[in-house]
Amino acid sequence: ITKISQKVIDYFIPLNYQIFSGNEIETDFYNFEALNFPENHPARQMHDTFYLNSNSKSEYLLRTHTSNTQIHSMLKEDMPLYMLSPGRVYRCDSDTTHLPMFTQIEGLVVDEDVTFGDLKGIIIDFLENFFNEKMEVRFRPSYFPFTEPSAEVDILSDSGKWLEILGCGVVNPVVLENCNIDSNKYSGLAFGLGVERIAMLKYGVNDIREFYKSNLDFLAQFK
Ligand code: 2U9
Repeated sequence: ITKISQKVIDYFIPLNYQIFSGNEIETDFYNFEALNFPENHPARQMHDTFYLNSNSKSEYLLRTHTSNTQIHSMLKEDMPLYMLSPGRVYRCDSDTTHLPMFTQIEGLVVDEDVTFGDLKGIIIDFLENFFNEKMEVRFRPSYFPFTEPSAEVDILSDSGKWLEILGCGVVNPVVLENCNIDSNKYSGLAFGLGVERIAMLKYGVNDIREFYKSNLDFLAQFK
């Protein structure tokens, strides 16, 4: 997980992206509200949230994505902003492809005159560098409250199957305005990936829980 995270970061550092890790304990505003998940919005149920007081909704929660970090940065930093937010996130979920704690890396560009075309270029170039080969890449329409339009990105595997690798989109102007950024002047491009998911594809691991069992036979193969 560390090796894959570092490889992603190493691609973006020379492109002048800043790295911000943010806080794992967060408030509803930075994790949901500012990202256009209004109270009672069905999209809230896409994330099963750990609140820090069991049973009731408390003020503090464990972030369900690293996007809280971009909200802090957009409120604090001057524009334009090119940033990556790697870190651990938490969702009340556990099976062969989900863990209650996993690792995300999200990217955000806020600049003048940037478009979905630029986002496609960033992602295709990143994927070709990451996998060190020319790739067949497919952008499939999707939905996230914080981006519009939104897409999930698939790569064509050697066996001819499309594999979902990350999600992306143009930042919803509502999210920019929530961070006091003029959405008539600036546009945002965003993407997010699950590091364990990419590690599973790359190393052919079929149970995500293997990464956190501390089984030395399993871990030794990543030396
Ligand atoms: C801000 C605005 C937009 C981040 C994004 C995705 C698409 C995405 C998933 C990948 C696999 C989560 O780990 S996963 O389950 N993420 O598909 N993430 S756009 O968009 C942002 C973030 C912050 C302010």
